[in-house]
Amino acid sequence: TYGLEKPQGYSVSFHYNPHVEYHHFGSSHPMKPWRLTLTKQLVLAYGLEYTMQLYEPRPATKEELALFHDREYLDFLSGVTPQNAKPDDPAYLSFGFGGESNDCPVFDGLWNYVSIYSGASMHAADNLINNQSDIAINWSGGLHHAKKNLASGFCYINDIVLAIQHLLTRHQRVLYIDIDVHHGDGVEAAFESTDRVFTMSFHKFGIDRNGYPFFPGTGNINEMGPTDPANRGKGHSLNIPIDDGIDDEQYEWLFGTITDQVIAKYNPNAIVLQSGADSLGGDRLGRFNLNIKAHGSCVEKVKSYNRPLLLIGGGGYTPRNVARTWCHETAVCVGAQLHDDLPTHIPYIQAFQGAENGGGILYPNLHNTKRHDNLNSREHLQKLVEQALENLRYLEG
Ligand code: VJV
Ligand code: CA
Ligand code: ZN
Repeated sequence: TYGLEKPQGYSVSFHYNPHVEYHHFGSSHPMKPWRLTLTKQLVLAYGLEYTMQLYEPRPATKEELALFHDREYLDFLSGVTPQNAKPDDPAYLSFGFGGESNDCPVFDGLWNYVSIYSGASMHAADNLINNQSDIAINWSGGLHHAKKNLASGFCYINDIVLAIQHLLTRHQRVLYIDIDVHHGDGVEAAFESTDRVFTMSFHKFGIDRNGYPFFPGTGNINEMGPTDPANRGKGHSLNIPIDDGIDDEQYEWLFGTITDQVIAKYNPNAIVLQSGADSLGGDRLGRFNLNIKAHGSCVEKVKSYNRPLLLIGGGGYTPRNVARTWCHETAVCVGAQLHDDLPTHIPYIQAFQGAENGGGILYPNLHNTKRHDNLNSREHLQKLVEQALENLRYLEG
């Protein structure tokens, strides 16, 4: 059979519908879909499109979204426009729209936007199921806060849940890993009653000086899913609460130590990695001090487990760093190393010539943008790992 074997290296597919870029949440809203334009420009500038299969997936249909979401919610979401929205309508508020913070505004093309990013995650999962690729990437997805009948934290449709459900049609056990700075609460909640999905999230957790918990306020170390021993999902969630300012070395150690154990104990048949870029240093909403290569080392680590891998985006609110990170992580998937400077001139190049670099454009030192003191002591992280490994004993029977 050796003649038919693939050369070493992974078959990677990139699922991207460019129409997603043109949607706007509104002026000064932190979520900016045009960060995906920047990402694509970098990916193309480095020639990575020649190393992957490229797909332009169609938008998901309402039927497909109804595999997780409630009909009434979808009917509302598909019908609401900035023109017909009634902010004091009880339905509007109960579905998570508007409110004081306006995290989830109603904007032009909202339904189009959510169907596009969801269609891309479902198509990526489909590719893995059909063995068309070893790693499938959708940087426009990863909207982990959405619930079946509720928009939350910039997320309207939970494309991750839909993709995992699709993977479950072929794979017995799916591991979900979430390195966005926020807790992946929507994915955790969706699978709390099954042992076929193990969800794990690393995130900032704690109360701020102003008395507000860091969004969404859940995900402490003792939250492991249902406690009822009759519930199949018991112990199938792992939360790693982290304080401000964690650095590269600490995060890589935490991630590597804990994830290795989860793989050993759960032995998943497929992995979904939400690679939210708001865990980088200098993020507008985040609190951590990670550099791009430390963030990317999580992707490298997960890739090394050699399971079908769905890699998706998520948060990330300093667009040039989001683009750098996701370009770097695309390169990690295909096994390419990128130069810090580009041989050719690219559109939007000014965006990458920010204050933080010293010459190159791709790997600035984000520690220089330090705004958060490191509140994570060595001793505390040691205890956290011990507690996490203790939590995993649920998996032993
Ligand atoms: O913290 C919150 C919401 C509150 C309610 C209102 N009080 C005053 C403060 C707390 C609960 N929401 C977070 C949501 C973060 C979502 C992260 C999403 C992801 O990365 O995990 C996945 C994609 C929050 N933090 C910052 C903001 N909202 C924020 C929202 C805005 C804004 C500025 C900051 C909305 C509109 C505008 N500016 C114009
Ligand atoms: Ca997370
Ligand atoms: Zn986030």
